[in-house]
Amino acid sequence: MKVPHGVTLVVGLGISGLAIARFLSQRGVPFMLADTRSSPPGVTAFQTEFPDVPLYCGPLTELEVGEAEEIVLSPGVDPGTPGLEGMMRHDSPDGRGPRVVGEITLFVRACQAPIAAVTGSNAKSTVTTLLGEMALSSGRRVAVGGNLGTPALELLREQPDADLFVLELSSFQLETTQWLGAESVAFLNLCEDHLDRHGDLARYAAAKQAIFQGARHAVVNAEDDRTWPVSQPPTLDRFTSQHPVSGEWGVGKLADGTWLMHGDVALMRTADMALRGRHNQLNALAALAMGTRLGLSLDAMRDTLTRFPGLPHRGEWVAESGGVSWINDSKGTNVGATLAAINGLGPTLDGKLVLLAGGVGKGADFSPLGLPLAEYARQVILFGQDAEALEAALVKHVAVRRVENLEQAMAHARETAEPGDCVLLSPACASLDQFADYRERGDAFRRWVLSNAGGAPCFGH
Ligand code: UMA
Ligand code: ADP
Repeated sequence: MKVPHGVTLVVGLGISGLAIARFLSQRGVPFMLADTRSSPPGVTAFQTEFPDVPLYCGPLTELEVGEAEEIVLSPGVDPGTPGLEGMMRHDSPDGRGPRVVGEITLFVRACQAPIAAVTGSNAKSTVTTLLGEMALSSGRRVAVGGNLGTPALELLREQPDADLFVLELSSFQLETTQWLGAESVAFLNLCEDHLDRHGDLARYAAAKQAIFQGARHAVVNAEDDRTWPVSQPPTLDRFTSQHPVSGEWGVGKLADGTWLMHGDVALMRTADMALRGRHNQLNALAALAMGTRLGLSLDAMRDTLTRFPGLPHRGEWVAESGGVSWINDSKGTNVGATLAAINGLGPTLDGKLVLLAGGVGKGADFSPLGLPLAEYARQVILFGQDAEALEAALVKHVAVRRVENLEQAMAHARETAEPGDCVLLSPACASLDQFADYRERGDAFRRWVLSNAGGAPCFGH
């Protein structure tokens, strides 16, 4: 099959493909759609809405794309997919052939309002949502989405009069974004993730660097130079877990407690934040730095921080029973997130952590978890596909118990935890060996804890 001359090819259906199709159709751009799967997600909705638009399902190597006007990729589609390799303009030595872009490039071309964008390996959804809430409290007509859930192009359609777009951007979205031109961006942190798609950490980090293209202001992590812009540095703000030096955003220990600070200025006590854990103090600082640049009211931002409890499955406090707290951090799907949860919660406990971990490790190195677990954990209970690899990395640092699944892990944790302890589900792994996704895993944890806590007045003791 051949893409006709002058027709835009959209590759990948899913929710982004549908949003791209709506966008092109609204503008009268002739387009067709291709998906490498035989029955792609959302195909019925697409065919109902666009009965006259050609849809090709099959390998891209059997589709002639050379005459296409432009190729727009869904984030789920790897630009290295056979049939597409070498087509990204900056890859192609002669720059010929159709330009390959992503959904975000279409968004940037059409968006009239300022953009704030957040990337990083972890905490993107938390910071994006928090900043969105701060903007709302400041009276802005804000649209919040991107990798978080609602595709950026869909936001344009649903909230055309928004005066600020706050986007969570993944490496998959940034990889096909040549120019973002955002008013303010944040690159929060970097750890191994998505190496199956990007190949290695350097290429994963390079994809995320696209967030800085055309940015007027950027917020980066003072403690991780891989989050700093490698070229064209915009106005920079840095956040740190330490007492800030002049101009930095940091956490200061003052005579009357711990404060979020900007340089010498104490902004609010960390004890007044609804979010818990030291990692969330960094998230608050990043949002404050971006919000300040965007002209949000400091009072409104502080007020938001006193109310915003975080998102489900990210350090979500579920119950306390018999002096043991139970926390659902099922979104801890890589080593960096679980490290943040251990180091964020460990120092705040009277007792110890009982960590529930395991699943699909995506080839990650688990050894960075060893020392923090030695310091803060009573035991680690492992389940799922990569339990053995986790055990090998952790056994010399902390007591380890292997079980079959999450349910057995929770039952064992109930026997093991002592008053003052925290049972933390932060698996450092994807869930796909035993669950549909991280939400289903977190929901199973929450349900079990609530029903067992309800049935046992002195839970586990
Ligand atoms: N496809 C192909 N060939 C391939 C791979 C995929 O044709 O080789 C097709 C699929 O059949 C499907 C489409 O491409 O029709 C992509 O579907 P998808 O489910 O992967 O993507 P969307 O539904 O468009 O959702 C995407 C993001 N998904 C991915 O990046 C994989 C969503 O992030 C995002 O919320 C949504 O756009 C709105 O912006 C999800 C995610 O897991 C939550 N993101 C990763 C993460 O957070 O770690 C990056
Ligand atoms: P993302 O959208 O980047 O996946 P989320 O806000 O959904 O980010 O959080 C993902 C995981 O990262 C959760 O397990 C959460 O507890 C953890 N996390 C939260 N803040 C931080 C941080 N500052 N550094 C590292 N991990 C964090």
